[in-house]
Amino acid sequence: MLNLTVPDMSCGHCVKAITAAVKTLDANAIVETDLESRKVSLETTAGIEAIKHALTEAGYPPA
Ligand SMILES: [Cu+2]
Repeated sequence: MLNLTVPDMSCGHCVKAITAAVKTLDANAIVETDLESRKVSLETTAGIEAIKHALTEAGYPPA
């Protein structure tokens, strides 16, 4: 389980974009998001650095 904070995640569109970015790395990833706290929890086989890079590329750099 990876826990990230993504400050720019502010609506459902962001959640979709973040989920899509993770799934390009690991199609079977489980992505849970909490908009209020800007937290993203991931169950994935992808590495943390790869995830951070993908989210940053998607425009949602983790804090
Ligand atoms: Cu949004």
